[in-house]
Amino acid sequence: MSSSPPSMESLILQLHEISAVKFGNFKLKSGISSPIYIDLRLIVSYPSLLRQISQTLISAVPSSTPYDLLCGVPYTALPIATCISTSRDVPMLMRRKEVKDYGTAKAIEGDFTPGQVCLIIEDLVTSGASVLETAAPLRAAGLKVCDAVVLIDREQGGRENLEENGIRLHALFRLSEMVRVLKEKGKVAEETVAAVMRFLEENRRVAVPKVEKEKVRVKGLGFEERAKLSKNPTGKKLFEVMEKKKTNLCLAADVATAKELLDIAEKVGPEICLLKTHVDILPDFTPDFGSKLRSIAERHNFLIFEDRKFADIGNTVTMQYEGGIFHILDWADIVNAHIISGPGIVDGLKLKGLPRGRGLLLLAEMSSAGNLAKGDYTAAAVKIAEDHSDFVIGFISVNPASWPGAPVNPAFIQATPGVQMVTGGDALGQQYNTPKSVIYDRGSDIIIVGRGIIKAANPAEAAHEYRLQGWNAYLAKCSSN
Ligand code: S5P
Repeated sequence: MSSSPPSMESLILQLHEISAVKFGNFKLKSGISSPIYIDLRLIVSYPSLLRQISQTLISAVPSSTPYDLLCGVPYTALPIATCISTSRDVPMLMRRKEVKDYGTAKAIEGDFTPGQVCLIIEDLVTSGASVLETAAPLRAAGLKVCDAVVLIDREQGGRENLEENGIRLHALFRLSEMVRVLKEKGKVAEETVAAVMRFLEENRRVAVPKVEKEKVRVKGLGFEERAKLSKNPTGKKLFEVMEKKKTNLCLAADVATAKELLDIAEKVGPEICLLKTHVDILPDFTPDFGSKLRSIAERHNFLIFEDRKFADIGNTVTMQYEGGIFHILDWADIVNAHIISGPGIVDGLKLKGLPRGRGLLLLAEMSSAGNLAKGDYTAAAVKIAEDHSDFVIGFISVNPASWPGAPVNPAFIQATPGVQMVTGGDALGQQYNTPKSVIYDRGSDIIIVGRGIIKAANPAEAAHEYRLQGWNAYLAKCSSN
C-alpha cells in the first residue's frame, strides 16, 4: 500500500485501462449525445484502484474544509465513501434513493446530530443535480452541507449550479485534463480529442442554458420567496407558515362531531399548515365553534380552510359566505369555490372576503373519478385567478404540472386532495396518490389528507409521517434540475 496518493496521471491511465473511459457516440441521461462516456461503476471490480481513487479524492479537499461526516451520492460513490470512511475513520451516512412509503420513512441512514457538517462524495458531476438531490434530505435533517468532492468534473455547469446552492465543488480532475493526459500518452487519437473538446465547448453553455436556468429558478422557488409574490395577505401568510413550520400538510378534518374536530386540531396542530373543515357535517356545531378553532389555530400557527365549495351566482354566495348559522366569513381564513357559474362568484366572495383579508382557492381540478374539471375548465380557472390575484390565492388541483403553460404563476398555491401513503381509492370514486407523487411529480405544494390521518390508530403520528414525506418531496423538488 503506497502512503502518498498516486498521481492524477496514473489514475487516469488506470481508468482508461479498465475501460471506465470510453470514446464513441453515447446518449447521456440529459438526452445529449457525447463522444466520451465515463462509467465509474466498474471500479468496484478493482479494489486497488478503488483504494487509490478514494485516497486521492479525499486529499483533494483543502485542509481548511471542516467536516464531521461523509455521505456518498448513491450508487457509484457509495463504495468510494465507504473506503474513505474506514481509512480516515470518519463516520458515514447513507441517503436512501427511494424513501420508503411505509415504516420509518427515513431518508438518511446513520447516526448524526443536527448542526454537524457533512461532506458529499461523488464520482462524476455534470449538472450537479445528483449532488443536490443528496444535499436536500441531509439539509432537511438539519445537517450542514457546504462542500462536495468529486473525481471528475465534466465541466458542464455543475460547479456553477452547486455554487448557487451554497456548495463548493472540489474536483480531482476536469474532463478536459483527463483527455489531455490520454492524448499525451497516445491512448486516444487526435480527432477524438478534437471531438471531445468541441463537445465540451459546445455543451458548456448548452448544458445549463439561460432559459432552462430561468425555468429551474421558477420551479425551484421556495415558499419563502413565493410568500413575497402573493398579493393576498392570507396567501402570503400561508406560505410563511409553511416555511416557518416546515410543513406542507393540510388536514382534512372530516370527523363526526365538532368536539372531535377541536380535539384532533389540538393533537395534529403542530404538524400542519392548514386545517380543512366541512362545517356542515358537524351535528354539535355551536356559534362559538369558530372562535374555539381559531384559538387552537393561533396556538399552533396554522390557517383554517372551510371547504364550502361555493358554486352559485355572486349575489347568493355573498350571503352564504357571511350569513346562515355558520358565519364562515368570521372564522375561516380560506374558502373555496367552483367556477361553474363564471367569474361573478369570485367577485361576490371577494366583496365580503377581501376587506377581512381572507383568501380564496378555486377548484381547477378534482380528485374524484370521472369529474369534469379538466382541459378548458381548468384553463378558465387559471384565467379567473389571474384576473383576481388580490383575492384568489391558488387552486385545488390534482396535476398542475400538466396544465398548459405550466408552471403557473408561482404566487398561486396548489393544494391537492386525494392523498394517502399508497395509491388507490375508496368505494365512492375518490382516487389517491402518494405525497411524493403529488408534490414532486405532479407539481403541487400542499397535500390535503383526510382519512389517511383521521382513521389512523394514532392521528398525530400519522400526520407526522405525512408531513415528513410531503416536506421531503418539496425539498427534493426545490433542488431538482
Ligand atoms: O377534488 C376534491 C376536492 C376536495 S376539497 N377532492 C376531495 O377529496 N376534496 C376534499 O378532500 C374532500 O371533500 C375531503 O374533505 C378531502 C379528502 O379526504 P380523504 O379522506 O379522501 O383524504
